[in-house]
Amino acid sequence: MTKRALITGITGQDGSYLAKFLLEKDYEVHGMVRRASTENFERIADLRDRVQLHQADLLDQLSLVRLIDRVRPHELYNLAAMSFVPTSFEQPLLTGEFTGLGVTRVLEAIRQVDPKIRFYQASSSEMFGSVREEPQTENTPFYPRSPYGVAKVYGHWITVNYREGFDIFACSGILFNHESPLRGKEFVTRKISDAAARIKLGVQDKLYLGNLDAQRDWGFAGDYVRAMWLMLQQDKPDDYVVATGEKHSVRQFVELAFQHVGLDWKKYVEIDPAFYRPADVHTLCGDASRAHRELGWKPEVTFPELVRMMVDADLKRVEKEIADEDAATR
Ligand code: NAP
Ligand code: F7E
Repeated sequence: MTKRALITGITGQDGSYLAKFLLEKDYEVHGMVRRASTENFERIADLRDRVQLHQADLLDQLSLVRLIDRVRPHELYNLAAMSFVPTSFEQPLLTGEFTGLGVTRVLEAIRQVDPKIRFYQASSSEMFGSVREEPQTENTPFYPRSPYGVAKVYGHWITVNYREGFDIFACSGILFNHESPLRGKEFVTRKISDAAARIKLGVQDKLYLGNLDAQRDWGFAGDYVRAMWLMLQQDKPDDYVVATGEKHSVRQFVELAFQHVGLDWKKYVEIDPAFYRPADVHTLCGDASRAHRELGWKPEVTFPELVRMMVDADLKRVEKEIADEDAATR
């Protein structure tokens, strides 16, 4: 039997890695996209003829019900969210609607159409915020430090609640930061890898950053989507921390990225307080023992490999952009 999966947020970083992963497993892959005046499908460009896209929106309950009824997925991965923490301080209500209440809308649609659909919720280490212990496990209390983190706590608990209350196979993956060459350029890792490449190639002078001391447990998105899928293949639904168990500072990421292109970062990086947050998460480090034990999941890409992968991809892309511009002006 061919399995059908529906991914909300298929145009995002994780959505594109997950769609590719599921296609390789012979799934029929459907994606939910929201309407825009110009299409925003770059990350899934090479998968376009193999995935089926449908318009719906996390803000529109009936659009979700109709979509799920039309697709009748066996598995639904809810990756759509307003995912950028600084924007959540500027648009807290919209963040609550997308990232928090949006989860309930999807769960309600499942409950109405077919409660047998297996559900994955993209929870986040941001829920730990001002950490109560280190490393963080599934049992560490939450203390979110942004409207985004607060909304994700709501999404996490409503997922647990629908599992316990309505017997829905609902899992919450508490994923720590995961990155890739497809990461949005506003997130710190991609901002750094892109700048290192541009500075190396002479098309940028400086890189302005905020809190260099922030520490994160950074992994590779390609490894993390495997954990999402594994959660939905178990006999019983549960919640899992997905992390590498290692933390590094933003400064260390910068050092490695610039070292990789043979530059001294101190000559190029400047601090701009505009990138400080009203309340930041200073340190995060996860303990993924349950995922190792029960899912057999382990990350494969190390921190230095991740940094090099991202910088190399940006070097290649920026070189091509420069060559294309030269060709156009010739
Ligand atoms: P991302 O690149 O920002 O992608 C977010 C996706 O959500 C995009 O496809 C976006 O569509 C879609 N979306 C936003 N609002 C929507 C709405 N109202 N209706 C329909 N779609 C909507 O995020 P990501 O890094 O792939 O992360 C995937 C999920 O995991 C998110 O829920 C994020 O909060 C969570 N998470 C991420 C990390 C991480 O380190 N990456 C860690 C923990 C949890 P458009 O293309 O139209 O904007
Ligand atoms: O910031 C510091 C910043 O924006 C990381 C999302 O995927 O992971 C992500 O959230 C750290 C913060 O990611 C800049 O203050 C310094 O401490 O890359 P980020 P995030 O906020 O950790 C979690 C797990 C999610 O769930 C989210 O969806 O880096 N930092 N200077 C900076 N951050 C940015 N963006 N830009 C700077 O210039």
